[in-house]
Amino acid sequence: MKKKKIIITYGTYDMLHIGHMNLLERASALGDYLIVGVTDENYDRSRGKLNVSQSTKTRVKAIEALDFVDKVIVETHKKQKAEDMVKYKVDIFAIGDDWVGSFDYLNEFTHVEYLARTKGISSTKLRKENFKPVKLGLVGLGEDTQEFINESDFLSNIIINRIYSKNLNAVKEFTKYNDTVKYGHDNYDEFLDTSINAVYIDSSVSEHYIQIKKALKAGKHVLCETPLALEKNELKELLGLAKKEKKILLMAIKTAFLPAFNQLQQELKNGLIGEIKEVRANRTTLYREKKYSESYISQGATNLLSSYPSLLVNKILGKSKSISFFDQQENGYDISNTIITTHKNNARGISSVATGIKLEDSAIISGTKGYVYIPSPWWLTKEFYFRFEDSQKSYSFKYEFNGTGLRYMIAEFGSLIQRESIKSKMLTPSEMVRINRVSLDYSDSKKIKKEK
Ligand code: C2G
Repeated sequence: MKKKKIIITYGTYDMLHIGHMNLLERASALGDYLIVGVTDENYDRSRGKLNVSQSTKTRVKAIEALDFVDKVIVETHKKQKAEDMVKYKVDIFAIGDDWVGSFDYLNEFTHVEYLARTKGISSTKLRKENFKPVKLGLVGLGEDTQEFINESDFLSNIIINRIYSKNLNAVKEFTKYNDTVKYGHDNYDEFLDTSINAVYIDSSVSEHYIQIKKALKAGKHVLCETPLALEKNELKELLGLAKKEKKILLMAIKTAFLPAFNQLQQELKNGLIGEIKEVRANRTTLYREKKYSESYISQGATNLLSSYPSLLVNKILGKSKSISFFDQQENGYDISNTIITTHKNNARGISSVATGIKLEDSAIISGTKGYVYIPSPWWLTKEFYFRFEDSQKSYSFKYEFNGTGLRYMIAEFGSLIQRESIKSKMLTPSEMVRINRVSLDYSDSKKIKKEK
C-alpha cells in the first residue's frame, strides 16, 4: 500500500478567518493527511505574540471542526517543529509566504513549501473590529509606574490614561509631562466613577485591602501588588467579593506569567529529576541603593518580596504543613527573612528575602534523581538547567524574554478581561491565598512574640 502523503502546518489561528481557511485548504490539497499545529498561548507570548484574544482550547476546537484537517496538535516550544517532522514522518511542511526563508532549516527533515497569503484579512484587524480595549487606571504613583506604562504599550488591547494618588501635586506633575496618562485624581471614588474598567494597584500595602474592595464594588477588575490583604478574613472577603461581582482579582507577581517559568513547570512534569524534595529560592533587592523611599522600605522584606519565592515553592510543592521564620530586624521592620515551609512527603521550601542584605538570587529545585538550577535573577526566568549526579548529562532551556517581564502579566490580565474569564490558570485563587498567607503568618508570628 502506498504511504499517505503527510502535510503539516502551524499557526495561532486567532479568530479563525478566511485567510487561515484558504491556507489550510491549499495545504490539505498538497497531500493525503493534514496535521495542524496550533500554538499554545504561553508559546505565543514567548515569541512576542502578546495580543492573542482566544484561549488555546477555543482555537484548537475551531481547527478540529474543519473537514479538511485530519489531526490537531498543540505547539508549545520552538524546537517542536523539527521534532514533529521526524515524529509524524512529514512529507511537506507548508506555511504562508509571510514566513519566506524563516523555515528553510526544516528542509533538512522534509520539503518546505511557502503558500501565498490571502490579502486584506488578519487576526489583528478582526481583533480591532471585535474587541474594545481595556481601559486601565493606575492606583498609586511610585518608582515603577512609568515602567508599567511602557510595558503596557506593547499590548494593543490596553489603554492607560488615568492615575490616582493621594498626592495631588505629584499626580499633577506626572500627568503634565506624561505622553499617555493625561488624567489625574486625588479622590479615589471619583477616579473609580470614570469609564475605566480595570485598575492596577501599586500603593502601600496597608491601602491594598480597601482600594481593592472599593474597586471590585465599583465593578472594576483588579490587578494588585502583593500582599492583597494584611488580615486573613480580609483576603477571604476580597476573593469572595471578586467571585460575586464576577470580576478578576489577580496578584501582580510577574514571574507567574513568564513564558519560561510556565515552561519550567511543564518540563518538571516529566519526572526527570525524580521526586521533588526541596525548593530553594531567594529574592533580594537593596531598595535603598535604588533610591526607594524609606516609607516603601519600611513595609518590610517579607511584605515586599516573599510572594516571589512563595510562588515557586507553592507551584512545585503545593500547600505547606508548617512555616517558620528566621528574620533580621532593624528599625522595627524586617530587612531579611528566611522562610522554611514543610510539605507533603517530607519536602521542604527554603526561601530568603531581603532588602538589607544581598544574596545570590538563584533558585534550585531538588529531586531524588537530579536538580533544576535557575540562575539569578530566577524570578525573571530566562533559562534553566537540568543537572544530575552524572555531570556529563545535563539539559539547558533558554527562552526569549522581552522588556522587564511585566508585559506578560499585563497581557494575561487583559486577555482574561476580554475572554470574560475570572480565573487565571497561571495564578489561581488558592495559590494566591497560600502566597498571601506567608505575609499574614509572619505578622502573626511577630504579634505572638510581642505578647510573650
Ligand atoms: N495566513 C494567510 N493569510 C492571512 C493570514 C494568515 O495565509 N491573511 C496564514 C499564515 O501565513 C500562517 C497561517 O495562516 O501560515 C496562520 O497564521 P497565524 O495565525 O498568524 O499564525 P502565525 O503566527 O503565522 O504562525 O508556529 C507558528 C507558525 O510559525 C506561524
